[in-house]
Amino acid sequence: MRKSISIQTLYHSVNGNAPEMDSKVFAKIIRYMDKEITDHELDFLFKAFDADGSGQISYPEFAKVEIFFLLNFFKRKLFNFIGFRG
Ligand SMILES: [Ca+2]
Repeated sequence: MRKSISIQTLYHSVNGNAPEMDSKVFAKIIRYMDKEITDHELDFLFKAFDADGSGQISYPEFAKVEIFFLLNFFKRKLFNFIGFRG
């Protein structure tokens, strides 16, 4: 389950000690990958991850969303972003 460990590492690395990820942290990650993304697209993505509509993205929500393939595609860039060398 190397993939899961990597995703977990990513989530906690960008989110620090916060129990859940807010929209500002989420936007920071996505904007790093796609500088052209619009506020509307960011909002759409955030809602896609925030399955329970709480306004925060928990790790289980972050990990299970199928759209995560997008993040996985950019994983190398993300790991560079957080300074992870795996
Ligand atoms: Ca949530």
